[in-house]
Amino acid sequence: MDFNQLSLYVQQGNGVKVKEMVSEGLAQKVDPTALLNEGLIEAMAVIGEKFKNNEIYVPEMLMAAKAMNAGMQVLEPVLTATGVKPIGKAVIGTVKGDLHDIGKNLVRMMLKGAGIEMYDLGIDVSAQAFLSKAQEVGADMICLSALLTTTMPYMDSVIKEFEKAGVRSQFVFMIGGAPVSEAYAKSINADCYAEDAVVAVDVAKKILAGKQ
Ligand code: B1M
Repeated sequence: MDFNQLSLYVQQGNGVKVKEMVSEGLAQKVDPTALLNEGLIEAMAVIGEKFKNNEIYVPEMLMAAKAMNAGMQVLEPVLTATGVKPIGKAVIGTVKGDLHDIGKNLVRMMLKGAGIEMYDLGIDVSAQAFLSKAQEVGADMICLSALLTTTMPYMDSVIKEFEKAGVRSQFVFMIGGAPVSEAYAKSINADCYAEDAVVAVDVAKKILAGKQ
């Protein structure tokens, strides 16, 4: 598998070719994690760097994101395949003001694959929407994603909304996203931080095992 070519197709926003290459890779038994990390995620890192250096602009970034999503659609059934009984329920979303959903979708897929029942509220999600859904489905865990330094503080507002409603202690809060850190999680009284989707699975499994 030519991971370099796959990454180039994502960077060029060629969703058709990305889908084709990921499907071929899966048919040839290429490790799905390698397709994800070395092909798709690697491309987004290049795109982010180019955007920062003003070599590309928002439309190109958006096209690359669409191509990445096309590849993730093919990978989703493989990443979420699980035969196990659900080990818990989680509500996930990207916080208000933030439209980035690739990382959040990846975390959702991996947690689903680990046997957690996932309720995805999408992007630009308000504190009230997190609270209503968490109570409606009886969630164990609330998963917040933010990719912008300007939207990260809204994670604090979400936790405060739960505190105001007097239900904070009923839920475990996991937060993540590029600008987020362990120190930030501590500062807003979140229960845990995960740097990527793989770590998110480990952290969630440990916490949910402790809740039972
Ligand atoms: Co935006 N963007 N973007 N963008 N974008 C970044 C984030 C940026 C770093 C680019 C840069 O300057 N280098 C920069 C943020 C700077 C900052 O705040 N410090 C930026 C900017 C500035 C913007 C706009 C403001 C640009 C503009 O309009 N001038 C704008 C904001 C829009 C808004 O949200 N209101 C904007 C818009 C967009 C697009 C819409 C065009 C598009 C998003 C499309 C989409 O998501 N559907 C986009 C993209 C694609 C990016 C980059 C290039 C790629 C993000 C991505 O998907 N990465 C990004 C640069 C970069 O990240 N290098 C950039 C791949 C993904 C797998 O990684 O999302 O980090 P990530 O998720 C990881 C971990 O963070 C973690 O696990 C995931 C998987 O391992 N994780 C969690 C994430 N959530 C988690 C939750 C958890 C646990 C772990 O627990 C609950």
